[in-house]
Amino acid sequence: MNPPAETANLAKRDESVDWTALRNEFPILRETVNGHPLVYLDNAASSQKPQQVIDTVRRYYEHDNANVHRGIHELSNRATEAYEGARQRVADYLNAGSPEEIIFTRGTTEGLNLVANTWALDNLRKGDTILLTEMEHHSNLVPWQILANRIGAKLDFIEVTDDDGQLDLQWLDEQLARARLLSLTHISNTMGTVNPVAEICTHARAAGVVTVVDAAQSAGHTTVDVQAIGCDFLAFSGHKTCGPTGIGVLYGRRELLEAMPPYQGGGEMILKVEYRDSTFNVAPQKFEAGTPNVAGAVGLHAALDYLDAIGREAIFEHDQRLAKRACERLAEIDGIRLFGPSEDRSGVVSFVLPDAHALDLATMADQKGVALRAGHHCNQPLLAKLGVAATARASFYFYNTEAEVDRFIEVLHDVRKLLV
Ligand code: 7TS
Repeated sequence: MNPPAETANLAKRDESVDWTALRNEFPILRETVNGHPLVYLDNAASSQKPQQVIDTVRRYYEHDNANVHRGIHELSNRATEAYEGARQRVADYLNAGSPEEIIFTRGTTEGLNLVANTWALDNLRKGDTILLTEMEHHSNLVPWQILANRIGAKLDFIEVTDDDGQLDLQWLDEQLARARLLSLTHISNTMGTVNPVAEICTHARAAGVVTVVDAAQSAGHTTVDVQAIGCDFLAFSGHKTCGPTGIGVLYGRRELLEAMPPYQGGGEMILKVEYRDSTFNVAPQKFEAGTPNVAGAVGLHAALDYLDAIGREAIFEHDQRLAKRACERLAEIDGIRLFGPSEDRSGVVSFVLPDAHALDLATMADQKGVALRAGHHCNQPLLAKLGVAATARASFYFYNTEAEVDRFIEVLHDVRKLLV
């Protein structure tokens, strides 16, 4: 809980940002969809990109493009400098100890698979327990299932409370005492729950349990400081943080990265290769086989600059304000079921109406230009636990406006009239 003084500061920051001017920097938000102005409320799936990021990627291809770490020529040097500059920028963004702790990946999914296939495969044994939570996205569940089946490890889950979608932490220390690794999401992509990851990682560290944080829903929306959280690994995706698709980040604590085996074999990750054996490069290159996504890293650099220029506290405050307005207006609908906490939540709002299927709702909202998501949101076990097959989801970002929340509610009412 924020102390009142801090809340007041956040509110001030939120008001001091010209959100309309920022919105105008996103060309795609001027699109019309099915004859209506686009109202893009699917930001938990992927964010839109500001002109600055689009221009940076374009400039890179027009002026600097070449392979990295290889050529002894000007363009290769420029590309290498841009790529390694992006690594330093990510390290600063996450407050990592050094850029050597930053591995570029394709996204959150690849980051989590990397940990499962390197640190975990190398360190976990038959009978060991991997602790997860009941609210994990499939990408923080399936890799652990595959690994557990392969080595004979067990999965355990921190439960989610039925009423408000929080983690039930009353058994945390007992569960940690039986576990070797804990992997959990910072923010739930279905319920908008913000998990107390720093507190949980403190308990895990005391129990000698290695921690992995899935920051897919938080890295672009709020402050994510790996030292303050105290995690061993943390993954996020560029495309959810105003950056390009196909680029992501895995932070890993240096001592762990140095001791870990490589992920994939190929160029860049070696020091010396013979026919029957090779010596591997140091971290992070050891984990980046092949030509990396240089343009993606360069675009991500621009995206992180963009987000920090606004301020992540202000972004989160704005997300929360819109989500609160949406929840209040939705709660007026008779029989609606809203998921997740009622307070201190993120900008992700999931709901089920008594009289309209979520998929029909989203399809008809799209006819009016409103982009929602409907389905299981890659949270099938969680939805089964909640007793629903699908929810409709609106997820907000800093370029969304209060007028868009109102338009979303208006469209919802129109659609319901047609469906019931
Ligand atoms: N973890 C969480 C919490 C997520 O929300 C997502 C994507 C991922 C991992 C995977 O990220 P990726 O970039 O590697 O695909 N979440 C969603 C969503 O909620 N709707 O579409 C994608």
